[in-house]
This record gives sequence, structure tokens and C-alpha cells, in this order.
Amino acid sequence: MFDVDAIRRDFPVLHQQINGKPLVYLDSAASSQKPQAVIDAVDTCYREYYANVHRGIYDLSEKSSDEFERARKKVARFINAKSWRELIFTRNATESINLVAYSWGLENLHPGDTILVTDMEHHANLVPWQQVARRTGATLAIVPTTADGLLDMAAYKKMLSPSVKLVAFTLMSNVLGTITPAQEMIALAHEIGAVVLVDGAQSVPHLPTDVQSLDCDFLAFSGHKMLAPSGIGALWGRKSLLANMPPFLTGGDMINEVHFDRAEWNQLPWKFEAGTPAIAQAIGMGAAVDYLKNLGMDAVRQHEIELTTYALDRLSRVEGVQILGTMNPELRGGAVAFTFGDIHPHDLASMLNAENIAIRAGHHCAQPLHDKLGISASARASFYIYNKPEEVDRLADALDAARQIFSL
Ligand code: 7TS
Repeated sequence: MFDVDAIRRDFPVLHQQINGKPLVYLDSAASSQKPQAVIDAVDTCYREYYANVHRGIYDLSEKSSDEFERARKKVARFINAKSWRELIFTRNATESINLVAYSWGLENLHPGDTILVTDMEHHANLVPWQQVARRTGATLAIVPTTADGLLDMAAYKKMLSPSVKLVAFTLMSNVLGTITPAQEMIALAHEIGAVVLVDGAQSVPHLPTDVQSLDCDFLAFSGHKMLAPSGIGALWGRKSLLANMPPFLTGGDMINEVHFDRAEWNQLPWKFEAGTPAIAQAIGMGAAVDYLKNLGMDAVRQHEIELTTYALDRLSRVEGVQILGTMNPELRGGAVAFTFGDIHPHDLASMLNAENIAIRAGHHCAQPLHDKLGISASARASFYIYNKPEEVDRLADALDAARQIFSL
């Protein structure tokens, strides 16, 4: 049983009222809230055994290193990685994608090569590829979405020419909510010998993830969107690729041997983890993964489908609301972006804030997609495990009230 009231009790931040109104947190696509179990894991680390990892001979450092590496194994198992050595801790999805861009991309892309991304990418999965294209002479090509916000598979198939060396796409859009047909896209890309990076920043927190059945080559995701602290994320990569990639950052911890004139790299995954890592944050991510696993990712997804179904129906019946993306909840996640007549999303978000309803307004770091849709910004409500239909009602009622104030 997916008991949202019981889940809510685990999240201290949700139990607050401002001006007598309970908080309605609808911005989990930007960052999720944290359950007590994660807060406790971080707290215990600092109170009981914190020390730097991978260097101390003393007990505290050994305990700290063990817990850090145990967290890595948990995160690796959560996405069904074959080996924990394929799981690199980074700061966030952005850093994970940059790691691939600068390490794999600069080494393997050449003039005449093509990088494919989609038109609904977050800037994190677009700008690094623009940079790499500029530096290598490769061409960046953009796969379009259809009018109803789904990936245009016909266009994608046409664009998969032999020059394509890398396909980088999101598994779940943070604006349209779209879930891309990743397995099919990856299989098609592999047929022409391209390497595939999946941006899992939105999907890993919300969908069951299995990198072995997906068969992608890289998967980037962030801890903070899946109940973990900020400052920790991960890159999963296929071992055969990671083993041949040069380090992204260099310095301490990522080396095996250093002489004044040369250095030899450490084994995976530490080759890609230069400097002191985010220790307590990684341990917190291990606790976050335990929490999600305990709920069951199938149940997490089911809850999201039910809530999104309700939200799409309820919000689309508010006069003036225009929802972006598909209305089929099976094909999308729980990020619901919309416009509201000609009310600027920032004004709307401020008005909702007065009701203690937290939504995001802007281009959500997907400005090219907004350009394509002919809008400068949108409002976005996004849901997670602790949200309830009553909160969608609060939002819808507040929108109705806003319409009257703005005389829409
Ligand atoms: N990719 C997608 C699909 C995202 O939604 C985000 C963050 C990122 C990458 C980057 O993640 P980061 O943790 O490295 O910042 N998306 C959002 C958002 O929608 N609102 O704030 C951040």
C-alpha cells in the first residue's frame, strides 16, 4: 500500500504552515524534500564517524570510507549496474554530463561527426555538447518533438546517419514531462555504432531504472531530486568505455602513482573522483536509495501516474490554463508545465506563494524548447511521493482566484 500520509510524516519540512496555510510543495522537479532517514544518515555521519575517505589508517576514516563505498554500492544496485566500479560520484547530473563531454567527447569526436540531442533537453544536456562541438569541429543536430510533446521517432530515425557518434537525450523532460522511448532509441543508435548518454535527472527519481536492460552507455543523475542531499550525483558508465577515457579532473585520490614528470591513474571508479568527495552527501544518497527501494519504484511510478492523471484533468478544467506536453499520463512524468492566459508565470508564482503554494516559473533551463513553443516562460507544478490530490485542488482553486484578480 502506498500510504502518502505515512510518507508525509517522514518529511519534517512539509509540516509547516505560513499564515495559517499548510505548505503545498510542488517543485520537486527542481529539487525534492528530504525524509528523516536521509537527514539522520547525514547527521550520524557528522556526529559519529566523519573523517576524510580513502586515506586514514585510523578507525574513523575506515568507517567513513566503508560507509561512503557502501553508499556507492547501494546507488549502483538501484540502477542495476553490473558493477559498483561503473558508478562515479559527481556533484550532480550537470557534472556527470560534463565529465562525459570533456573526457569522452573531446577524445572521440572529430570534424564531420554528429552529436544528436533533442529539442527538449535541459541546458545541462545541451550546452556541454555545444562546447564540445565547437572544440572538436563536430556538428550538433536537434531531434524535434511532435506537436503533442512526444519525441518524433520518424525524424530521429531519419537523422541517425553514419556520421552520428553520440546520442544524448533525456529519459524524462523536466518541462513537457515526456518519457522518451529510450530502449528503442538506444537500440537504433547502437545499430549505427553511436554511443548513448541518457540524462536520467528526472527519470531516476520517478521510474524504475535498469541500465542493463536499457543498454545505454552513460546515465547521468542527481541525488537532490531523489530525496538525497544536494552536492551529490552520479554518472554510471559502461566499464569498457570508462576504462579507456582520460580523467576529467586531476589531482588527489584519482591517482595511483605520481612522480614530478608523470602520473598513473587510479582504478575505476576513483580515476574520475579527484579531490575529497561529498562524503556525508553520498552517505545520504545511500539512505535516499534505501527509502525509495523500500517504497518500491513501481509503486512510486504508479502514484505519480495517478496524481498526474488527476492533475491533468483538474488543471485543464481551469479556464485559461494551457498545459504543455502530452495529456496521456502513461507517457509522461509528474512535471506539469502550463501557461495561464497572458499572466506572466512569475506573477502567478508570486501570487501562489502568498497561498503558501510553491511552484516554479521561468524557462526551467530549457529555453530553446520555450522558444520553439513561442513562449518566454511557463509555470510548472511538479509532484513526488509526498504529494496528494488535495494539493492539486489547492493549486486549481488558487488559479481560479488568480484569474479573478487578473480579470482573465
Ligand atoms: N537534466 C534534467 C532533465 C533536469 O531536469 C535537470 C535539473 C538537470 C539535467 C540538471 O540537474 P542538476 O542537478 O545538475 O542541476 N532540472 C531542474 C529543473 O527542472 N528545475 O531546477 C532544476
